[in-house]
Amino acid sequence: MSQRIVVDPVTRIEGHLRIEVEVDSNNVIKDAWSSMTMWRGIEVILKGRDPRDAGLITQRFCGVCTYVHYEASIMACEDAFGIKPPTNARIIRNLIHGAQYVYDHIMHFYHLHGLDWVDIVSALSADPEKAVAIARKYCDEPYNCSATHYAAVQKRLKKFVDSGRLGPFANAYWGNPSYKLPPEANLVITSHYLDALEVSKTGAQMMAIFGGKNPHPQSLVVGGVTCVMDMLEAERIGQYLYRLKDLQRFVETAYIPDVLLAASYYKDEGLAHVGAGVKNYLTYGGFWLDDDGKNMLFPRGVVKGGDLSRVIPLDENKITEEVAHSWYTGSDALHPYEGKTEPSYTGLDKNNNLKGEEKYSWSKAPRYDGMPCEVGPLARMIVGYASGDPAIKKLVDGTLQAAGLPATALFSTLGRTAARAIETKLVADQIEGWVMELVQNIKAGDTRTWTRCDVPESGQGRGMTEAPRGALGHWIRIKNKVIENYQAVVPSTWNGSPRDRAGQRGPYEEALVGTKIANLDQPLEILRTIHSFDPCMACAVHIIDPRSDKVRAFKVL
Ligand code: NFE
Ligand code: MG
Repeated sequence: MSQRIVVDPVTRIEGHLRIEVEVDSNNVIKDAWSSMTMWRGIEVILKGRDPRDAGLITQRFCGVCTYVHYEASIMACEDAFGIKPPTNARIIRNLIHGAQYVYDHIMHFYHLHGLDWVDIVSALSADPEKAVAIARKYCDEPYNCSATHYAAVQKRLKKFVDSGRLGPFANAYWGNPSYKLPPEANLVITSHYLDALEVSKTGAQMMAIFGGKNPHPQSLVVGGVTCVMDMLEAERIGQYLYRLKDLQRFVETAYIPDVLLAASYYKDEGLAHVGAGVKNYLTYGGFWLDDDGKNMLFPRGVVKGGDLSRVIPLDENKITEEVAHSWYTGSDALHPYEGKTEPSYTGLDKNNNLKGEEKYSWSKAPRYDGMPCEVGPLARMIVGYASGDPAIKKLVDGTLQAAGLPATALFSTLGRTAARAIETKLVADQIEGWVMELVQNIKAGDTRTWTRCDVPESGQGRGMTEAPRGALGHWIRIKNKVIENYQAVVPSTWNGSPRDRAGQRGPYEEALVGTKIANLDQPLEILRTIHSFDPCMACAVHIIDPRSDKVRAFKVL
C-alpha cells in the first residue's frame, strides 16, 4: 500500500513550496512532486517599461538573493545595448556579489538547513569540555570555542526549552532517529548557529558599502556603477576589508569545520548517494575575472549523468522552458527570448492533492537540451572539478580527503551541502585580491565607472550569471525603446521545476525518490534534501495558496 505525504508549506526557505511524495510499505519514497504555490507577475509588469528600470524592479523578485537579479538585468541590458562596463565597475560588482555569496551561504547552512542535521535539544545534554575536544578535532582554533562559552549557550537554550516557547526552534523533529550527531557535536554547531546571526549582519554591511544599502543595493546602472566616492575612498575600502576578515575567520573556523564534523557522522548518506537527483549539472559561469568574461571564477558548462570525465560546452540556444505541468498556457519548449508567461490555474484534485498527471505548479520547467539540470553550488563545484579548474579541484579534493570521502560522494544531499561550504571558502578567499585589483586599477589612473549609452530603438540581450543558488539568466527584448518581452529563468526554477513534456521529474523531485523515511510522522529526510538546494520560491514564481487537509499534511514552522 502506498501512502501520500504532503509537506505544505516547506519552511526555512524563502516563499511557498509544497512537496508531495508517495511512500511504499517500507517507507521508501517512490514518487515525488514539487509545487510552487505562488505566482510571480513581474515579467508581465515589465512590459512597456524603460529597460534601464528593469534592474531595480526585477531585484524585487526576492529579498534573499538580493542583488543578483539587479546584476543579471543590468547585464542583459548591456548586452542588448552593445556596451561593456569599465573595469572598475566589473570589480565593484564582484565585490558586492562576493559578499552576497558568503553572507547567504553562511545563513543557509546555519539558519535554514543546519537543524535538518543538528538536534538542538540533544545539545542540552552535552558535556561542554568534551564539546571543546570535538571542535578541536576539525580546527586548531575553533570559532568562539570554550567550555564556559558552550555552557552559556546551553543555559540560553535551556531557558528557551523550559519556557516552552521555542520560537524559531519550535515544531522541529527533535529526537528523530535520522539525527546522528552526538550531543557535543550538536552543541558546537548550535553555538555557531547563534554566532552566525551576528556574522551574517557583517556580510550584509559589506554589500551596503558599495551597494548603498542592503537588501536591494542601488549602485548599479546600465553601463557601470554609481558608487564613485566609495570606490575612491580608502576609508570605505578599509571598512569593507575589515568586515571581510571577520567573515573569512568564521568560514575557516566555524563553517568548514562544522560541515566536516557533520560529514563524519553522516558519511554513509554521502556514500549511498542519498538525495543525488538528476545528476545533470549546469552552470552559466560567474564572477568575471577580466572585462570580456573569458576568465571566470566559476567555469561554465554542463556535466551530464554524473560523468566527471567530460564537460559539455554550454550552448545558450539549448535553454528552454516548458509548461506541460505548470499553470500556464502553451505546449512548446520555448527559448527565453520567445518565452510567454500566461497564467492558467487548474487547481488541485478532489482530494486536495496535486494533479500530478496534469498541471501542478506555478514553476515552469527549464531544460537544457531537453534535460532537467541541477544548478547551484554542487553544479559549480562539479563543473569546475570536471573542467580541471585548479583552485576548485584543490579545495574539493582537500575537503573530501579531510572528510574521508571519494569524489562520487558529492552526488548526494550531503555533497550538496559540502559543496556550498567549499565554494564559500573559494569566494571568500578571492575577495581581498579583487579589492587589491580595484586599488591598483585606480592607482594606475583608471577612474572610469560608467560607459555612456542610450536605449536602442530595438534589440535583444541576455545577462547570465551565477546567483548563490545557481545559474541565473535574464533575457530582454526591446522594441520602440521599451521592453517588449522579459524572461528570467532563475536557479530555483531549474531545481524546483515540475515534470516536463516527456514526464521527466525536476531535480527536487528526482532527489527525493529512493529515500527512506525513518518516521512518517516526521518527514525530516524530505526537508533535509529539499533544504540542501536552498529553495527560493520568491525568485522562482508568485501568489495563490491551495490548502490541503490530506492525511499527513505537515505545516513545519
Ligand atoms: Ni531568492 Fe535566488 C538565488 C536567484 S533563486 S534566492 O540565489 O536568482 O534560486
Ligand atoms: Mg521566468
